[in-house]
Amino acid sequence: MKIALIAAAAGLTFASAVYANDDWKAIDTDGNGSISKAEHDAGVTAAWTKKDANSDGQLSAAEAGMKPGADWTAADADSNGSLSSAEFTAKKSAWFATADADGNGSISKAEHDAAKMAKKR
Ligand SMILES: [Ca+2]
Ligand SMILES: [Ca+2]
Ligand SMILES: [Ca+2]
Repeated sequence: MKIALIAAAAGLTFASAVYANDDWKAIDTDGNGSISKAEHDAGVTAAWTKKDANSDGQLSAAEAGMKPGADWTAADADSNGSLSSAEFTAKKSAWFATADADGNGSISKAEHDAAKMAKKR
């Protein structure tokens, strides 16, 4: 029981990660402990659909959970003030490429955590 509580607390810490622990498990559909580009893209599409609260096919900054700023401006490639699925996927794919430190086409948990730390700096 105590271990479960500790695990839950750790889960809360990771909730601020690019992927929360639960998300990681959901995205790693073949359960091999790393996220392939295909798994990543499927996860991104699912996340985008979930975030599009009013189902207008576009994510506002609020729906995307982003603050207007350099990140947002870069992601909104056509500058129409919202993110299309393609724009959202492009942004996440850029992160994927950066996080895949050994360039093997999939993100291990260690690569994910390292990318997360780098983002904080
Ligand atoms: Ca996998
Ligand atoms: Ca846009
Ligand atoms: Ca990798």
